[in-house]
Amino acid sequence: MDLRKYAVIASVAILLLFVTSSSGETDFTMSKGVGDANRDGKVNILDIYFLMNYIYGNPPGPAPVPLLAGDADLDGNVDLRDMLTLIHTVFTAPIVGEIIRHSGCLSYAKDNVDFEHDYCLPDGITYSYNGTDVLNIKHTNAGFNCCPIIHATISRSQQQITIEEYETYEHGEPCTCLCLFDVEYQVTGLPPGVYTLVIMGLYLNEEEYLTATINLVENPVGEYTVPRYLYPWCLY
Ligand SMILES: [Ca+2]
Ligand SMILES: [Ca+2]
Repeated sequence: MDLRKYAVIASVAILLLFVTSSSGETDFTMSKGVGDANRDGKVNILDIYFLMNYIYGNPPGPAPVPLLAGDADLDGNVDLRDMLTLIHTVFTAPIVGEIIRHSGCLSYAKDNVDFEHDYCLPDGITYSYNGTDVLNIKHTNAGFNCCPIIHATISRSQQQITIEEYETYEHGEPCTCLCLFDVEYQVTGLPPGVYTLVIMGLYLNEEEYLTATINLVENPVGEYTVPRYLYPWCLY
């Protein structure tokens, strides 16, 4: 084994030590079976160890069965690049998130509101994923001040995507009313997987943040709602 290989192994091992000590274990889902080198049904750090042992172990560890279960980058070979692809998928993929548009203040005079029975509107999301890296999320009935400049901070920590909404005001001061808005986000650089999406919305008082589990592999399109029991979701 030449010096370069030692350097690569040392680098990967240090990275693995760092990510395991700082983040705990995380499961990801790539395309069905791909990257699941040890065939336990999950794609996680154990597959990276498994491949490292197979490729660089002395003596070599067992091969994936079938071999191409370890071919995480789908190039037909099982080698260092697959370890790097797995590391990227499991730990390091950066995302970029932004607001791409939002509605104006939504009126309760929506066609679909039955005032006899629907005193409160739900807080919700709809989402769609392109299968590789782009997730579009629409936060429906998001609570804001009625004259806001709408902002959000979007981040990923392993399998959790967090959207923290906040607002500023054109003239520095909020107006004396609240409104519901539909806010559309786009997240890029997100590999296929199962994620927890948390939307840290405003004006919820004691009510919990909208939190949804989204399986982008099995359900690339979906929706989720939670009931709200306070103004501005409700008429009272
Ligand atoms: Ca596995
Ligand atoms: Ca490969």
